[in-house]
Amino acid sequence: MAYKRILTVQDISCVGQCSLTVALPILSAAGHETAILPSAVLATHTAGFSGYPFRDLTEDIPAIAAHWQKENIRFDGIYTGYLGSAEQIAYVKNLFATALGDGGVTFVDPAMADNGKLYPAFDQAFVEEMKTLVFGADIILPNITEACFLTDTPYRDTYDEAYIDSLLQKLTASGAKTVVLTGVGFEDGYTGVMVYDGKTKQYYRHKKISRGSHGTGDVYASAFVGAYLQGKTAYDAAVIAADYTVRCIENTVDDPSHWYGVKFEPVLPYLIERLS
Ligand code: PXL
Repeated sequence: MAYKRILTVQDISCVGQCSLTVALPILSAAGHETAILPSAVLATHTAGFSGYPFRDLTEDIPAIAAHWQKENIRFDGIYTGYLGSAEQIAYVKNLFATALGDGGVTFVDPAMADNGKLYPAFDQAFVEEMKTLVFGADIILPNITEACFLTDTPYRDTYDEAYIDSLLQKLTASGAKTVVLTGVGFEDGYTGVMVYDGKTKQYYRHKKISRGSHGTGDVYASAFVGAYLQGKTAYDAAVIAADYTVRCIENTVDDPSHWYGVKFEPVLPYLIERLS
């Protein structure tokens, strides 16, 4: 098994099973060393809760990055998720340039929108900054809504393969190297993931579970990063992450009180088995 040092940059939602509380256990289960740069601290995530205290940690980042430079700390992978502010994105790009070791891989989950809408904390200025991060990364993991914002494409609930192809083309034409586009479904009862590296397009179709679940994008991206840095191809990592995420949703779906996240922890042994 590979043992990689992965820096993940995303928020601490104190309660809500998303971002760092999801990424760290999944990356650890995948057998890697984890390091964190918290982008913000929120009492809960923003999807379905209201009035949450939110502390943006943007101004702490330069000193942390400078300390890592001084200590000569480098990472095999840098994986970004929900960020705290548009200004923070410039600091994250600087980390890509200074803190990535030789042969290191950058992963960006643009984590800013879903179901046709931006998350409450974000606006078009944030989207414009996010474009500059996404289009310089090795692997990006947008959902369809995020892909639309990143390419200035009108969002559609129903679409055909030509619409998805045009999103993939626009993303790669703007500089994306490998796109892992999630939530792509062409038939009732199914959704899937499209993996495109500018030349080859591969699609994995899987069951769609009707209940919407928060935090599944973070579960998916974390499992993908863990699997990819275990040496899986982008497609194989996408398949493993999809199968794991579906099982996490299945493990949660019959508990209506657990609306804010998925019970991903009891399913970690399945992920470990798929990676071993
Ligand atoms: O799961 C994405 C996410 C991460 N962090 C925070 C969020 C969300 C989605 O709404 O609100 C704070």
